Amino acid sequence: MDQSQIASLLNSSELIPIPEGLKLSYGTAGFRGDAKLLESTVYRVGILSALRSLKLGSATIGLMITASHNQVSDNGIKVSDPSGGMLSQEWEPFADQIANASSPGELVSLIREFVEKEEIAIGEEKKKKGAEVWLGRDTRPSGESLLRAAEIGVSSVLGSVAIDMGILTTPQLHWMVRAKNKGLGATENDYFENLSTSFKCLIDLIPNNKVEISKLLVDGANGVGGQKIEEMRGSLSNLDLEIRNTGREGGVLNEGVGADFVQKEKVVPLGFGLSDVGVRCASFDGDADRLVYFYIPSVSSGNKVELLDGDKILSLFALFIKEQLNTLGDGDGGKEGKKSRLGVVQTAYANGASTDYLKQLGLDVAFAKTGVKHLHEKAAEFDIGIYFEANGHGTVLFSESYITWLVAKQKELTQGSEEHKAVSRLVAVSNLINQAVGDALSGLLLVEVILQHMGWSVEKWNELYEDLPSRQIKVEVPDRTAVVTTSEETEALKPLGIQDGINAEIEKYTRGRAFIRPSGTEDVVRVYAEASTQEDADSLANSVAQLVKSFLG
Ligand code: NG1
Ligand code: ZN
Repeated sequence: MDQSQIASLLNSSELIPIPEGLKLSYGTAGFRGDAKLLESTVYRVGILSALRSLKLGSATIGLMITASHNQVSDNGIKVSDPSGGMLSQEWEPFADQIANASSPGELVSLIREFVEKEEIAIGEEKKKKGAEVWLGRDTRPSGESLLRAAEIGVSSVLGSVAIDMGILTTPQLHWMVRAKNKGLGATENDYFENLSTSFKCLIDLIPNNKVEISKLLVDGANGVGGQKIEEMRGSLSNLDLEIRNTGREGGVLNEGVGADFVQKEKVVPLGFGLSDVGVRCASFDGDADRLVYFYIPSVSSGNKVELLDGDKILSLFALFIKEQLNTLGDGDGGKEGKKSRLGVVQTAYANGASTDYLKQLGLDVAFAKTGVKHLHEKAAEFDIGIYFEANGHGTVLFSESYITWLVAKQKELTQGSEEHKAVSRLVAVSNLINQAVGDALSGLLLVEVILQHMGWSVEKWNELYEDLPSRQIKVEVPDRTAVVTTSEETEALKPLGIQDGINAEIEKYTRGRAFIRPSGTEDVVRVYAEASTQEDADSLANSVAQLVKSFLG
């Protein structure tokens, strides 16, 4: 690293000092915290993303400024790799180090060491194209000034370009980065067009295309997702949409609204009520990478909803895809005459009833640690890998070689035959559903088209299986890192003895299951419990929470 590069980094970092005592870790979804404290973090991640681009031959990197479903006063930042996936985990320790460096001097020496180790040519040594970083942000008021900090970070790596892509959903930015690096059209318009074209294609493939379309109510969490679906509604002729909580009605982002609220509380979001009984409703989270459905079953149900979470969405997708593979014929359903490898990936938070259902469908069910980067990695091992977190973050991944096989098959088969239709549906799904990350918009379109294809109401879909009652609790403790779990997060290794206590509680309940883990995005320990009745699930969760308090409080 030459002198001019060092001077550039020192000068800019002096302008954006780190707040006293700030300690952050990259976590399940990048850095998150109180927006007021994040300027130095975002600036430093700007530097990291420019270095990442240089390391990968000036490929475009994405930087998304969002704190997703967290409160509006929080914000955060995460990096998209050129594939559109999350930042390679190998770079996370470096992200932690530079975010926490206590002075400009320490920051520069960490960067210097890293650049040498990774053999990244920067500054004067860099003769060819510089780094390129695309920046996106959600609707949080703090987003604009944090975006400026990211720009300063990117441009302090000499020769780098930061491009402000404006207000976007998280999955839009990931999709655009992926498309750009594949040499495809990568504007927001390209994204919208891709979605509406593949949606229409799937609609046209519905057998006896005579479906009655009932209204869908969308809860936009007062964030970016409601605004974006509103922008594209004109091109979605087969949907009768009503969008609420767009942020323009005066509501607050994620406050009493949105996918996280509905999934955790199982009650109606603000803006919905008894006049919506029986209507199919969908909720996005604040940056529209999560999607859940719900409905109010009857006027006597008060504010309680029937929730169709990520597990139910996964089950619906799996059923539809399996139906197409069956039409293709078992033996011939996969490339090279082999059976296609369709697999599903869940986490420990998946409802036990959903796992039983998926297994009973004959599917290969794999488990991954919480955090989409872990699920994504596992799902990528299949020809078609469907992954979902119970909270509604998920997608369907098609391997490149499987898509090539499908496209060739589509050309070979007779137009109009059932096999041709099945292949065409799979190709359209691979175009519709975001291949980079979970995407509430594309997920919603796929759910809608499958329901129309099956001729199902939301109640009928909900009947696929009955969720086991469950409860989640957050426990605030002085040091959440004192909880260490096994790789699948179902058992606590530390603090010593706590797992015995949890096991003893579980024993007391029919179909009891419970586990604890430290959150990667909030300063809490999470408790999950399920059992055969809601009272039992609540009581099990409470006693495990008590254990956490007594061991760690
Ligand atoms: P943490 O805070 O690590 O539990 C939460 C979600 C994850 C994931 C991330 C990123 C739960 C229980 N946890 O992580 O699944 O979505 O946020 O947003 O829902
Ligand atoms: Zn989100």
